[in-house]
Amino acid sequence: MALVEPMAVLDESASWRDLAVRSFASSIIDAPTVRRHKLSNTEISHQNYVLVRVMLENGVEGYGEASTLGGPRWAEESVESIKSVIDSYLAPALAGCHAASFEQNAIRLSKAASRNNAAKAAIEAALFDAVGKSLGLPAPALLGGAVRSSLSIIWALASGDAGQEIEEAKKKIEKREHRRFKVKIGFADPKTDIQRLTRIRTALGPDVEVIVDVNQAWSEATAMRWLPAFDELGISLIEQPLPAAQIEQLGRIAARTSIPVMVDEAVFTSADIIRAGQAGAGSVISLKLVKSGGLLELKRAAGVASAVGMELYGGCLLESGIGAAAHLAVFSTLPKMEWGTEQFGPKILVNDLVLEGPTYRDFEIHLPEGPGLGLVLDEDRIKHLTRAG
Ligand code: MUC
Ligand code: MG
Repeated sequence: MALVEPMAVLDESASWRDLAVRSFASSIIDAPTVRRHKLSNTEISHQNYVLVRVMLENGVEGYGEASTLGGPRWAEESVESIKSVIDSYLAPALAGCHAASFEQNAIRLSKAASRNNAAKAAIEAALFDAVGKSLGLPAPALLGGAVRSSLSIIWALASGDAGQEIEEAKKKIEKREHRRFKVKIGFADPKTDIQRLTRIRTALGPDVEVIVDVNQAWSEATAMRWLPAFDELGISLIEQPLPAAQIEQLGRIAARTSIPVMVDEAVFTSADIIRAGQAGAGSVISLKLVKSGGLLELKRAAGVASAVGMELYGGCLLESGIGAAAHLAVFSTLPKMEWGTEQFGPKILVNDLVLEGPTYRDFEIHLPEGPGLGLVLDEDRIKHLTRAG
């Protein structure tokens, strides 16, 4: 069946035609973080992004961002591959297309490249931003409308140094920024992780929520051996303890422990979510644009996850204010968002890439106001952090 442009069937007015895509530009940005951030399989002191700018025929510019963690390690995409796929395949596929044909454009992107989800999500975010700005509507209004303007916000403790982490958490609580924490583990042996968690839990007290993210580092046997100790520490959620492919094993673990299990790297597509649901592999899902490949698909993923009985957690990949705003545009429209979000990325950067964007106060992240994604970029900072060549 042929694709139909809305400008051909809905409106022949100049203003509607002005929403055609004139051009895309992409650049790589290396932004320093306030401290090292450790995961089971990588460690960063700079966060790498691909910034996408779309220009429409009406002269309106929209912004999107693809985030990675320490190269092609958390997932297969790197900033170098993302930029190359955007420049060579995705941007040409949308040349001259109507920016508000969101579903048709998603089909075009999936025909131009399989997977490459972070790259596609950055393009789609830029389109939502540009269309929203052109119509004077916030991006959530193009996604069904917001049902909330803020979400409870989690912070990740990930230096691996318990003393530093306790001090960091106490400051966050004192400043009323965060009182829920996710501790990254799996880069040390489980016994050392338990000792670190015990120190953190003892210092912060029983009322502070502690989640752990193992980032696939354990085997089923290790999880069976050590999860009871995590239970004793009152951990509220355990994220992706086993390798992504081990769905049945994860199901067995989830059936044995009283701590809810969250699936992250195991679920990219809606089919993955259904398989995880059928295997009972998790009762919570971490939603991320880099996995879903776009705002529309992220919203669909949330629907599928809810339908298989999973609760929703707003994940992140340490996005700047640009990517955080794109996630919030979707999260704000979901009927339920039981676990809030960890979109703390802008605060882990020495300097965010936006002058105006999401804000943090009273233990919540607040949606930006204004049309599109509601962003004002810090162009001087971006210029300074843009990778040469
Ligand atoms: C992940 O696996 O959740 C998100 C926060 C963080 O500290 O790491 C990332 C990726
Ligand atoms: Mg995770």
